[in-house]
Amino acid sequence: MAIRLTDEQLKRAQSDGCVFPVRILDTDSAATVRETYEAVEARQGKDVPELLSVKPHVLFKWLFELGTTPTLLDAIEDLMGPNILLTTCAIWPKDAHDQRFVTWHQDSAYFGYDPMEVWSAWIAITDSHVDNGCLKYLPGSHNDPEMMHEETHDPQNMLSRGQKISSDQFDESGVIDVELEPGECTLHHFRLAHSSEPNTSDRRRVGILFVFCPTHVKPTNELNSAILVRGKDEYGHWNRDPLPEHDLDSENLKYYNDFWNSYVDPENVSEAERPAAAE
Ligand SMILES: O=C(O)CCC(=O)C(=O)O
Repeated sequence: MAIRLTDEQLKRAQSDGCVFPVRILDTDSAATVRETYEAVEARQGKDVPELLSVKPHVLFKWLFELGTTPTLLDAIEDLMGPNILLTTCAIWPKDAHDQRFVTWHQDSAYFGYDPMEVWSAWIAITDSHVDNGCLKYLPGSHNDPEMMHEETHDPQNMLSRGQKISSDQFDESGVIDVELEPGECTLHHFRLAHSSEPNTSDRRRVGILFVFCPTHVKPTNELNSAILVRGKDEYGHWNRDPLPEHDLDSENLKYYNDFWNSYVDPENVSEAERPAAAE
């Protein structure tokens, strides 16, 4: 029996590859997360690394706690069973009147998992609506074969190489807007095609993404470390990321910097969301 999602939501997750809104935090807690994040953001490039787009949860206890909020893990357990790994995290801020956008893409085209039983949770810590550049999905696209992506290298594209599915590969008439209030999240399958448009409003839009898979899934590229966040790992396919005991703990900072130094090696370029790797 499901713990957090209703039967209807579970059916929708299967058929559409997405389910939203799912409330994870109350509004006050979401406001606290936003304040905490914005204080960290003000220190980026100083004592905080510039790049927070892959695995920043190993650096910040509050971020790890957000990704392991029991209400979130209950919903993830409904989708994939009790043995759950957290593989990565990314923060997606768009400022008021930010012209940047994200072209249609499937994360599964760039990150290797086998089998692709992988789900992302995008938690809104501000509101996220059409006017401030919310996510958009093409429901059901997780069931299709992977689509061809081209690289546009558009500097306004928030994806590292401007990866884009060409529009002749799908019919945009089925596209839906993913509107969320602070503290709500959307869950989407890793192969689901998604995008977002510029922020035309006076309000910021910030989402924090966490990626989960069950322990039997194997990594197939260099992103091969994770943290067991619920249940048991009887497979041992993944190296272990360190837990953040304190924010910016010096050992975790070293782990994070070493990870990035090998990760941005051009020989290893293989994933979609890496805004600074292309710079
Ligand atoms: O937050 C956004 O606008 C895009 C997020 C995204 O593309 C992703 O989570 O893979």
